[in-house]
Amino acid sequence: MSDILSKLSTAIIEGDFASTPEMAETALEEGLGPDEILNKGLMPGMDHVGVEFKAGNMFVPEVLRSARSMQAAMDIIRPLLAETGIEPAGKIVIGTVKGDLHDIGKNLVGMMCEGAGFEIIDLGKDIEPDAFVEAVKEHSPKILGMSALLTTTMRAMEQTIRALEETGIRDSVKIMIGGAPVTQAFSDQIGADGYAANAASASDIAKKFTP
Ligand code: B1M
Repeated sequence: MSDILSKLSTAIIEGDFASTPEMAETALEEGLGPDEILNKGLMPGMDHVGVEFKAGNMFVPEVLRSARSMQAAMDIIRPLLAETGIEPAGKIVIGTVKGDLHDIGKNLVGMMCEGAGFEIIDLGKDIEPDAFVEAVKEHSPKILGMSALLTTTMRAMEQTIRALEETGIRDSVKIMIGGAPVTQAFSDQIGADGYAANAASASDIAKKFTP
């Protein structure tokens, strides 16, 4: 791996978000393509973060710093990636469900999935079932991700799936859910396609959904 790519990976693992934009610029100046910077610099860094987070060796604040470092570098290369016409791994529409204002975990999931090469359309928080349906119609994502942190708002996930069914577009999209009170059993019960306990698993599941 080129020196600058390995430095970028390390900066992401260390959460050095002040340095990653400049490193991305340097890599471009050295003649590396934006796809190479993404696939050989940024993604290996984020992959490592995912493994360490799952293993319990990294914690949420550190992962947030890493994700921020990834985002900062992505801000530099994203416009160039668009110009090269490289297809993202797929689109993910994501949001926190109706009645729920918790978005830290959802943001982390979005950032990890962006790190895995997905295009993220983040609807924000307190999202009505109909707004999820409209976003699926508008963006035709491969994956719809819903987050809920309250036992009282988990039901809005089921309402959203029913709304997608009623509109006839349920089977056009894989549905991934997560959040502290959500379980695999609940996911099975409401007919979601996948449940992830944390952001690293969410990115793994998203990759499995889009072979
Ligand atoms: Co609130 N809150 N909160 N809160 N809050 C909890 C969730 C709670 C467990 C605290 C407690 O009582 N011990 C409790 C819920 C109880 C329950 O329902 N069982 C609670 C409550 C009751 C409330 C209020 C009702 C309090 C009140 O006003 N009386 C209120 C509700 C507001 C509303 O939503 N309508 C409320 C408000 C808030 C704040 C606004 C103050 C703030 C949110 C700020 C924000 O998000 N911008 C807040 C916070 C910060 C928390 C705690 C402390 C932390 C949540 C968090 O960010 N965790 C939380 C207690 C706790 O969890 N320890 C609590 C870190 C985050 C990285 O983890 O969100 O679990 P998490 O995300 C993980 C995984 O769950 C998973 O991956 C993430 C990363 O690994 N994941 C997904 C999440 N979404 C996923 C989606 C996926 C896949 C994986 O696929 C799409």
